[in-house]
Amino acid sequence: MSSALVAIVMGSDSDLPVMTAAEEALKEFGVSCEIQVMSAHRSPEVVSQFASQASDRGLRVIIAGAGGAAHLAGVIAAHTTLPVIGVPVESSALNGLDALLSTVQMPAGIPVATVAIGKAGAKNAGILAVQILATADPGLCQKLAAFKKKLSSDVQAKNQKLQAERKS
Ligand code: RP5
Repeated sequence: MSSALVAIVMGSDSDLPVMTAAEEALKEFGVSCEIQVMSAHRSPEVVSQFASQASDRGLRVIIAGAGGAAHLAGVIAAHTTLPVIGVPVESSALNGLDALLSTVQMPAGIPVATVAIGKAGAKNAGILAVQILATADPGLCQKLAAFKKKLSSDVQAKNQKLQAERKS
């Protein structure tokens, strides 16, 4: 059994600077995670074994980030009933548009919850994983409510500052 509830996997260690945003988001909510590098193209057997065993190991959500012809999230989703969140990484000449389309355009029956390209997407993947876990965890639910409240008060503070600057 893994003690982690969420797995963050990525196609290459070159994806790490983007995918750490997912880990930071999970840490903010005190959710344990594991991080692994595996590739749908370069180490397909490892991916298939990981995905097939993920649920039995105690994982509850999988976040998968990859760039280029990004098939990692989709292949993992094919091998598990766990929710899979896909993060398109902007690692190629096409700045992540290729990864976005490869990740999001799944055939009916095998969903991948695809977030935005890059760091914002990785952060949202972490938050979305927390939201999925929070459906069965009132403590996490409360933390999410406080998080959203802070988002709103931060924006209001920025607006107040702007209005004050424009007056002076
Ligand atoms: C993808 O190819 C990886 O997810 C990465 O974004 C991209 C480039 O990988 P490296 O050549 O840097 O290992 O599979």
